[in-house]
Amino acid sequence: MSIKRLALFGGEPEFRHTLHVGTPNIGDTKRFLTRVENLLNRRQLTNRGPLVRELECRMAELLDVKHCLTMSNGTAALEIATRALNFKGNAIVPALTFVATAHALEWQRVRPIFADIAPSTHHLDPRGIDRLATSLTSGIIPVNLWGRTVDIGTVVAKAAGRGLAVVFDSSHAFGCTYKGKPVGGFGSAEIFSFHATKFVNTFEGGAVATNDDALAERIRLMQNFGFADRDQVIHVGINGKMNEVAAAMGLTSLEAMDGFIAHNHANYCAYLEGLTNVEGISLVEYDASERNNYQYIVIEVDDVATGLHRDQIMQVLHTEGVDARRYFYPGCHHMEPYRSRPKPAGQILTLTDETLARVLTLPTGTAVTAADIRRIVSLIQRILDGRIEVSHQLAKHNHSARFTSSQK
Ligand code: T4K
Repeated sequence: MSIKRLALFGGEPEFRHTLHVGTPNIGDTKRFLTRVENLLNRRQLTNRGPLVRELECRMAELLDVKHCLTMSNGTAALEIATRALNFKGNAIVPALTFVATAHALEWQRVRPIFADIAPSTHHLDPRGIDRLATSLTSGIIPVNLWGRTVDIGTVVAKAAGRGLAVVFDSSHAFGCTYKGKPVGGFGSAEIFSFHATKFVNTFEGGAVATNDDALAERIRLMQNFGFADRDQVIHVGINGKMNEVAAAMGLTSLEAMDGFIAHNHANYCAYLEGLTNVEGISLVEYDASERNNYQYIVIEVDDVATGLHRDQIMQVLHTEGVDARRYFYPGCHHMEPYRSRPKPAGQILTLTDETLARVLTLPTGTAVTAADIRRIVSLIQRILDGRIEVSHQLAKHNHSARFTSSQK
């Protein structure tokens, strides 16, 4: 098809209704509404009602952990888990993550120390722990990014050798495994996010999973103002509770989870097949020997091979109704308050920066079909085939957009 038919040149966009990264999966609406009706009849809306208790039981079983404590969101889960483990001073985190991973520490005046990644995995490179840990370091938050796991064995061993606590940010990795064992039971604790954009969602929500009874007890107290009993507060605490409507959605989502994964897997296969022969574009692959949730489709753009920068491809996709995202650009270390701080030695994150200039996340989930994906792939191929005209047209377009905004 002619390059001139692209929306950038005045043609019709490929998709009338924009496809997003993170359109929520819904599950069985009727079952959800029945649960909501029942909870309204019971008039127990929050404070550890039956739906929250049921969700925690089902999740603990699925994750194969002793305790799964639901939370109001993943960020609260991180804050409470790290505080319950007495994180202080500083803690090592990757910068290639959603900013909540760093903010959860900073919010408690624990300074995030950003470690570089291994570019082949996008995960924290465990060797960074040796370089960055000092006497002020109390813990590590490795991130199981895109639902693929960091080198958990090495991270846990290094942390143990230095007496550091490890809380895994497994916001992306619900339902996944590491060496065949469910993510959830590693380190001192793992946290999950069930935000609307996650493949299993509770509108807003999160959880802490742990096998440590004493830690679970502390977290439970801290999540509920420190109440041990009606009139008995025995600890400082905040409100981190999940409510019953959220839990109703969580249970409905869990029931549909296998179907969501099957759908995501089919979408992943369609991308994999379609992009195999597209020069300069590589799909970040999942390890087929593990259980994966396939919820993120991430590509890397080699601008030398494609002749276009990742941002140029993204801009054209946007005009075509494909809301590709450059997660998690520009990286936490380039966001405030971290950006303005002097960079200690070892905190120049060359590999993170290079990766963040190449990465693009594409739409998937149950709102996106394999047929949509074939259209996205052929769109990408068309953009690359017309790279020279596309590049000129974008330059013109961006120049006139800058001119118009400077006139305002
Ligand atoms: N750690 C990691 C590694 C995380 O990824 C996250 C959250 C956290 C910790 C913290 O967990 P929470 O405290 O959030 O539970 C989104 C989410 O807000 C965030 O939860 C998530 N990570 C991050 C990866 O993505 P945005 O800014 O991309 O969201 P937004 O609103 O642009 O949504 C993406 C697209 O999804 C929209 O363009 C349209 C679609 N969408 C979104 C919502 C909320 C819908 O169609 N319906 C919706 O209701 O951050």
